[in-house]
Amino acid sequence: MDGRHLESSSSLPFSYAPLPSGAAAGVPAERHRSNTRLLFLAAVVFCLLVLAAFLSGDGRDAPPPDPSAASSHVAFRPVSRGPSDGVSEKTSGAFPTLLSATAGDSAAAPPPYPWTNAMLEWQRTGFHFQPPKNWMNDPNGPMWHKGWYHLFYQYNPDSVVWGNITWGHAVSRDLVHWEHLPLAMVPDRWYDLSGVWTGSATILPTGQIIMLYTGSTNESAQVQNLAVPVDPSDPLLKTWAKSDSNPVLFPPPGIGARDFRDPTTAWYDPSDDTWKIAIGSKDGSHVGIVIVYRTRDFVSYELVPGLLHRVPGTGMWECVDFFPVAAAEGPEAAEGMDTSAAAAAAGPGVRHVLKASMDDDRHDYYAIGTYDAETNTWRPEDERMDVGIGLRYDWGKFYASKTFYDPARRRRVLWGWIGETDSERADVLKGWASLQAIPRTVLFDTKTRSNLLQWPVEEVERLRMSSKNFSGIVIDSGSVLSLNITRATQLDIEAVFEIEGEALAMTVEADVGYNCSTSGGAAERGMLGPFGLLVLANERLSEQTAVYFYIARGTDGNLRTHICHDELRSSRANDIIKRVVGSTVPVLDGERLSVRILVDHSIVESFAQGGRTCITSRVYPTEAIYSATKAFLFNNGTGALVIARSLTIWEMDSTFDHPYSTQV
Ligand code: DQQ
Repeated sequence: MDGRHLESSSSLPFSYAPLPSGAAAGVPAERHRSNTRLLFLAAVVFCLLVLAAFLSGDGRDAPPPDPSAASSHVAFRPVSRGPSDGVSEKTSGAFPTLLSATAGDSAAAPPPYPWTNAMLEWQRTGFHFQPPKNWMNDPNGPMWHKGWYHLFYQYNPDSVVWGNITWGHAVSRDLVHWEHLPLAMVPDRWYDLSGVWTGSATILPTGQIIMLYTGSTNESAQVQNLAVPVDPSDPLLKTWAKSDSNPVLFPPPGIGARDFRDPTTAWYDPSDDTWKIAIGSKDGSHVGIVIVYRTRDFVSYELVPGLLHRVPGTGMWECVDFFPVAAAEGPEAAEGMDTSAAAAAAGPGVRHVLKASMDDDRHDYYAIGTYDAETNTWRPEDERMDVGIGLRYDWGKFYASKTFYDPARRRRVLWGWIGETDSERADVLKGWASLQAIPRTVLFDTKTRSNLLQWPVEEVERLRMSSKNFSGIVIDSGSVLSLNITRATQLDIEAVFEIEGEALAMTVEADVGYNCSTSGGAAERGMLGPFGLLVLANERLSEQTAVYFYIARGTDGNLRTHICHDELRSSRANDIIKRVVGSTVPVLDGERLSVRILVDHSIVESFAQGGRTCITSRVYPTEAIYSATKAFLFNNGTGALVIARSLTIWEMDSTFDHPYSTQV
């Protein structure tokens, strides 16, 4: 790639050490000019803000609002933290946010819901990873080392909102029970003073561990840094040393100083005996791009010419992930591939997955394609399903994910950050924000050959306690059946459904243009759906989260199956985001409809058809909590008799995560 052809949309002055030689040297004159313009614009905006603040007060000390003066009121927008620091939005957007409840806004905002301690305490999960308190976001540097799984994560040790980002650290023997360790890295150098941002681990054949991460500098520019464990023989890897050579990478010419972050795990390229890493960015025309560097020592890097991939209109790509999957039929397809193994095994049996977390809409998109190391290009198998315009890992709340290869069990494991969809005010009251998704194994789907299969790691099944089994339950059109579960707050559910054959055959055309997000959810009746389960529901169903199938039939006879979550009635509270989310799921001839659902207090994760389509929701019931939490089967289709062929519901144990102790 000739980086000079890329136009930066947010270039900033470099006030840190000069760029190293070669590709990254020098700031073009045009950049200096645009910097001057930017500074001038910033000064104008600042003056306007000062004037606005003078006119309206800061909202905390302001006198009570005078409704008659509404037209002269200068309303403040919610204060958003991420974008001003050069990273994506970190608030849920649920109104009112902590700092937006100004006198003027209060007229438009509904009063905040009167959350009680009992409601908020109930929201903490039983078997999902979360730190004891405060804010968490992206998973970082996951790996397996000397018998322990390591999870580092973006963490604010001081507050429940994003900022002061450090690396939290926890270890586990089984990816399910976690022990919290001291912070791994804190923002204490000029090159990461504004935050120790996201990074990835690479384990070299010698066993040496390399951690590359993004530092947000004292000037909030983004650079890449190197860290290594101080004592690699320590299975817990408690202490990390930042390299004296940091920063090891600056944005190349033409790339905005705030558009250069989140290095991937490195992969080995035997053709030139180098390690390659990928970093996401965007160009000046809002094209999402992936830049590749080669290195031999992880200290000096060379920009590889060209771009690994670009997709117009997709904007900044955060947290790029790039890994091989086994694509040939046979036993290998059931195993994950080491990131570097693809070169050795290259050929028709290998595909590469490219994933990007889209700053614009905050979803994780992936596509399956072919990597050509020689030309430094990756091409999607189906261009209509390219990264950012096709498949998502998850159609609900799921972002900034990262995979790693687990050599102990020869699998690829996916972690994802699950943010909150409540208000910052509620987060402050409860004292924490965000979860990590249950780790998922990732495989290529050799049956459809068009998607991945994501499935909770098998260790999750060790948490299963007592179970209830049902089979052959007939769910008449318009009915809701109670499942009589005593403690329905922590569940693992596996359900298989079938639509009575005649109903299916007689339906000529139904709901061809159905779309979960634009539909009325579980309450909108069609011929062949919605039907499925209601979880986190109370007896009188005033609160319920629906996980449902909806089948559409085209005039050509083809069936299109949708899997959706309806959050609209998940809570009586009004200061949270409630949506209907989901997508289509491939169902092959002869297959029944199946879904696995993990329910854990304030999170519901669904995996349809063995994990071809996944959905995660955060929900905050106010009545369907503690012993009032129930589960139901329902069928709201007008023309279909649905049979739950098999249904197993396990109550799930808690993991009781705790600080690391040598006693355990
Ligand atoms: N989170 C980190 C960034 C990354 C973003 C900052 C994605 O490195 O781009 O906390 O959520």
